[in-house]
Amino acid sequence: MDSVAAVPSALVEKKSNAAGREKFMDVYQQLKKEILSDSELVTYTEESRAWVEEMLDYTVPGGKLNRGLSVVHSLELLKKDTPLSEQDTFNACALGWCIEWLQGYFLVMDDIMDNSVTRRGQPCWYRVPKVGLIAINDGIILRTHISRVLKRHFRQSPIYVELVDLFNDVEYQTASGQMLDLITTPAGEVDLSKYVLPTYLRIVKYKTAYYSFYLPVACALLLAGETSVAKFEAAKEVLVQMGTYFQVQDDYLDCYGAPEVIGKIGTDIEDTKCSWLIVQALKRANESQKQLLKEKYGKKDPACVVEVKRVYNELELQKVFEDYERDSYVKLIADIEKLDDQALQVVLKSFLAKIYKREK
Ligand code: DMA
Ligand code: MG
Ligand code: MG
Ligand code: MG
Repeated sequence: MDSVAAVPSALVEKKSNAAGREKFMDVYQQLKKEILSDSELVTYTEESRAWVEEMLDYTVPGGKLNRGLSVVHSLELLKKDTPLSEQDTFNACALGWCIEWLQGYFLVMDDIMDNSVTRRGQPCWYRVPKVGLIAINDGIILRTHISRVLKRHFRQSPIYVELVDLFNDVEYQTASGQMLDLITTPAGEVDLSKYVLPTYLRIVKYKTAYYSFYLPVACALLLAGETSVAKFEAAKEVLVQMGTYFQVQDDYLDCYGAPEVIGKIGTDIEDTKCSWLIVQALKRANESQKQLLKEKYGKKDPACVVEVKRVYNELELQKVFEDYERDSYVKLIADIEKLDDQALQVVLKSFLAKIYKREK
């Protein structure tokens, strides 16, 4: 009986997800149209308008949209039984897109700095021949669009100052995290003694967790009229842990994910990144394995990458990851269940369900 009942409800959920995604995409089209006809930009030539449109379509909407859609889903869950008004839905979608724009901006820059090849199943924007390092300015343009959207749609709202502040803080945290990521691995230097867990945890908390996890839920809380600082802090604590788990998955998939599934080709070993895998490997390696990692890590040569991966396999890092994944899940659920607010619990659990055992 249970399994019979489960089928239609699963179908209904799928259908409403698809409808939600469609609505979300409609809002993208609207925001893009507004940007392209921005009154500040009356001097736009047809050529520049076409550039911005192509750049946006290439760099903003092509991902999983998890972060952006989470604003809408979280707001629905926070409002419990009251269906969202048209205006609430639009506002949640608009803030969701601000996060996707922020993500687009950070990824355009990240791919240049990480010397990456593909993103979301296509060449990185800076790899498009006519683009090259114009991508740097395009990244800045993407960032400025966020302020334009916030101003156009929230300038009159009582949460405007909070929103601007939130996006500024999170951008600062993310850029700081990117700096930690980059200065831990200066070009040409391989100092594996730096690759320890506390350093790793600091990098990923800043470069990933705040913007990917705290930001969407904080936006939803603001839209729901939440004002309790304690509630934002309680959510933040769990979401930063969740974001850490998410970046560990990203590091794992960089080595073990299929490029055609994750849409990008891993570069962490070549880039000498302080990745979760190298931290775990160094913790477990014997002297000869350590020596090999020291010699082969951070080299562009594919043969060196193969050797590093061989050590990872000898150390059974896939199994270490599986254990970590399961333990993180159990710990996160326990932490979520300690929270007083039931609606917030549901929001956090649904966010966790979206990423647990993800393959992309
Ligand atoms: C990504 O870290 C962090 C930001 C802020 C984009 P990463 O370089 O591991 O990401 P990816 O694997 O997607 O290039
Ligand atoms: Mg990268
Ligand atoms: Mg990076
Ligand atoms: Mg990565």
